[in-house]
Amino acid sequence: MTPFDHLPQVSFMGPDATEPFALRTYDKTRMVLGRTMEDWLRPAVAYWHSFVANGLDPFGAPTQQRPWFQGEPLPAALQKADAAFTFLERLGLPFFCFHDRDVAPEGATLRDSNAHLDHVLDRIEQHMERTGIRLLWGTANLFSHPRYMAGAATNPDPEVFAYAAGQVTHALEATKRLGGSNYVLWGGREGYDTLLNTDLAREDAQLGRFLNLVVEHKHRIGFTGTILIEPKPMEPTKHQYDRDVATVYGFLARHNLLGEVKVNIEANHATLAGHSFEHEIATAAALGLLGSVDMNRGDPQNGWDTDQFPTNAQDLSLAILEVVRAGGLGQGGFNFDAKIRRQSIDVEDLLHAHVGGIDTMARALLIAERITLDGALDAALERRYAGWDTQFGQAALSGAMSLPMLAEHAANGGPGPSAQSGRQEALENLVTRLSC
Ligand code: XLS
Ligand code: NI
Ligand code: NI
Repeated sequence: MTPFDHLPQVSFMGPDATEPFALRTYDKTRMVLGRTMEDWLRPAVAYWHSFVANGLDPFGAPTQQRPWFQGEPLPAALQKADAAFTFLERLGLPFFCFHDRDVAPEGATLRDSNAHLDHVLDRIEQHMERTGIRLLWGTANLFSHPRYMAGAATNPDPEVFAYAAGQVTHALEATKRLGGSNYVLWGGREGYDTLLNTDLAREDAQLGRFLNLVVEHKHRIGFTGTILIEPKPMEPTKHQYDRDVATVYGFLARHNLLGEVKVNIEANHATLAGHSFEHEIATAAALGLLGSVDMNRGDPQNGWDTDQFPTNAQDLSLAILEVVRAGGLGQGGFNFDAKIRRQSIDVEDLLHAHVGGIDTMARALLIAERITLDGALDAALERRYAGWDTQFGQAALSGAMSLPMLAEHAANGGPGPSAQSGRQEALENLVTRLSC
C-alpha cells in the first residue's frame, strides 16, 4: 500500500480534454522536427522534491505527511522507494533523478551510509527493471550534513574533502550501476559567506582538483554518462563559485576539464544570476557545454530559488527554441527540479504539478517547432551576419588579415558601412504570432 495507489493513470487525451489529470499537449509519441516529444524532452521526476520534501520552511513545521517520514529510517527508505515508483508509473514519465541521501539514510560511518544506499538501490533496481523507468542522473548530497557547512571540496579541512570524495565515489558508482545517463555536481556549499575567513585561491584549486578526481574515476570505472556541473549564483552561500555558465566555462578551462564536463542549467538559477533561462542555454550551446536542464521557474517578485513548476509556455518557448537550435540535449533531459507549495498537502497536488509542467513544456516545444518550420527567424539571423560569410569576412575572422590590413581596407572604403536595423520589434511580433 502506498499513498499514491489511488491516483489515476495519467495519459494523453487531446487538447479538448477537461479531466484534471489529462495530458492535453504532451503526446510522447508525437513527432516534432524528426523526433518524438519524449526524445526531445526526456522528462524526469526529482526524488528529493517529490518524495523527501515535507513543507518545512524557516517559519514553520512540515505540512505534508507521508508514511515514510516516520519509523525506522532504513525500512522507511524502502517504503519510500516503493511509493516513488508507484507515483512514477502513474505519471508515465521515462526518467527520475536522485541524491544519495534522498533514497537512503545517512549511517554512523561512511561505510554504513554506503551500505544503506546499496540496500535501497537493490529495491530501486528491481522497480526500474519492472517498470522500464530510467535514471537521468544521480548525484551526492554534499550540503545537508553539518560537516559540509563550510563546503565539501572547498572546505578548509582536507578531511572533509576526503569525506566528500568518498561520498561521490560511491554515488558515481551507484549511478553507473543503475545505468544513469549523467552524473551531476551542483555547487552545494562550494562558495563563501564572507571573505574575512575565505582564501579564494586555495578554494579554487581544491575545487579544480576535486573535479579532476571525479573525471578520472569516471574513466577508471568506465562510466559513459556525462559529468555535469549545475551553476547557481547564490543560496545557500552568499556567493557560489559555479555562478553561471560563463563562470563555469572559465573554471573548466582553468582546470583542463573542457571536453570532459558540461552543465546542467536550472531555469531558476539563471534568473537568480540575472540572466534569462534562454541566455544560459544559448551560452552553453555556444561554448559546447550544453548537457541537461533542471526545469522550474522562480517568482518574479522573490529573489530566491522558489523551484515552482513551469506554467507559461510562451515564456518557456524561447528557452526550448535554443535547445532545438542546439540540436537537442543528447543524453541530457529536462528534470523537474520543482516542488509543490507548502499548502499543497494532498498527493493529488504532486500529480497536478507534474501534469501541468509537462504539458507546458510540450506546448513550448510546439511553439519552437512552429518558429523553426516558419524559418523567418533563422533567415533573418543568416541575413544579419551574411557579411561574415564573404571572402572578406572570412579573411577578417581567420587571422589572414592583420590589424593594419583591416585599417587599410576600411580606409579604402569611402564613407564606410551603412547601419542596418536590428528589427527587434518585427522579430518579437513574428514570435508572438507563431506562439498562438
Ligand atoms: C539546488 C539545486 C539542486 C540540484 C541537485 O538549488 O537545484 O537541487 O539540482 O543537487
Ligand atoms: Ni537543480
Ligand atoms: Ni535549484
